Amino acid sequence: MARQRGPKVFAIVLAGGEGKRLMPLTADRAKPAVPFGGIYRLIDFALSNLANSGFLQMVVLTQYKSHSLDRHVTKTWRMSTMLGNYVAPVPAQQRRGKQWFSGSADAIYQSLNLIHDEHPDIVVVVGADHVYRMDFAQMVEQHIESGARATVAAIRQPIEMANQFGVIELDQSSPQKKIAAFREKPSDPVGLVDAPHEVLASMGNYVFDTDALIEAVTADAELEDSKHDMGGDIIPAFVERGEAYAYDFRDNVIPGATDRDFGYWRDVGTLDSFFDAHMDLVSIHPIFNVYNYDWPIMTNASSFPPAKFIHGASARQGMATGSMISPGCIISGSVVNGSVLSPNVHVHSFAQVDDAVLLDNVQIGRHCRIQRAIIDKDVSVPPGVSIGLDHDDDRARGFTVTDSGLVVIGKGTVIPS
Ligand code: ADQ
Repeated sequence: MARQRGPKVFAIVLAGGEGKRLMPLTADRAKPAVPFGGIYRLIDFALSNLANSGFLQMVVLTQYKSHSLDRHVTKTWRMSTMLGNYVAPVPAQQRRGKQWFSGSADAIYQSLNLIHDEHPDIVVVVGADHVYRMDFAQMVEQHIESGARATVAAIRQPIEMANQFGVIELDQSSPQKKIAAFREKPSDPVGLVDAPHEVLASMGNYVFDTDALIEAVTADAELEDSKHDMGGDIIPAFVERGEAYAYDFRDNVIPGATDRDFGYWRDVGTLDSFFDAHMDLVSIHPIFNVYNYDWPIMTNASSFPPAKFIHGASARQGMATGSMISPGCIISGSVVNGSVLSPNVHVHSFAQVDDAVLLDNVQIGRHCRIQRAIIDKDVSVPPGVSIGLDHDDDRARGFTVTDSGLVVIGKGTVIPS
């Protein structure tokens, strides 16, 4: 792994989000710990991007339901402290009293000792909720060249999604993309001049001069009317002082990226967007290419045996098409289409699974029909049960059904025969 050159960079991964809109997947795990793409957790994307960028000193600020997140980070991402590389999960410090962090800026404020200990020149702050590849070294380079005190990564998004993002307005007279205005989740967005149906959205990834970040979160901590939020309070303060610039994600070049996945970035904050991002993975020419080994997405190595496809009791061939099947899975005399299976999923004879995301240890019984569903860990679907074919029935059984008709079953749910 490349050693860091140039300015000393310290990375903070904000991993305390609750992920309410991903319920029931976030019922007992933090959003960054939600499994994704068969073998990953969401946080692996942010941590892989930082590690591939050569930034190997990272802390992960955790908060809600952090047990499985801590376990994953400690087990997967512990690196050699002897080489000066590490990833440390840091729980809420409660330095300022008994309350937990109130917002992402407060989380940084309460963890300032970590920055003081390291004396970095630059602090990179990233979210842990997105699926994408990004070379943060290129963003740091632009940050230094532009003379910014804060740089915000920016991507064009449809205007109807503006109320989910920080929306950036650029100073048109500034070739370096100085930010003229920043509004967090506006309800009355204005479209871009060259694309009225789009806005320039903050990706929730920031680069700061260390002293500027320390000053900003310290000053913000004193403000009673602040929500202590990076997007809502800290970035607007930098913009007001004329010290914030945007970094255009389209300028980010990733080795091995294809035309199809160039510029790919998904906020998987809702059940539907989480599901859609899985379907991006299994489309014939993947829209997000996990097979790009020039910029690997890293996670823990599994000790499961390879996936197996076998003739079932009826001599029907066990098969999967357009699907990603993880180690330890057994598809026996059944058919899986357009789906992503996490490790150790068993699909038994005569079952049919279409467009599904099945997390670890899910058991699909004989003659089951599963269609357009997410089934969380440790769920056993008894023989002959259908899911996703009759939404009234799905609701009556207590499953979550989204407006688009996606059925979601929480971890460990006991499904009656
Ligand atoms: P949101 O994602 O809505 O918008 P927030 O809920 O603060 O903002 O989450 C940002 C990141 O911080 C997430 O990774 C979350 O897990 C983490 N986080 C939140 N509170 C935390 C806490 N107290 N401790 C530790 N981690 C915490 C943000 C920006 C927008 C931007 C979108 C992009 O505010 O401007 O457009 O991200 O998705």
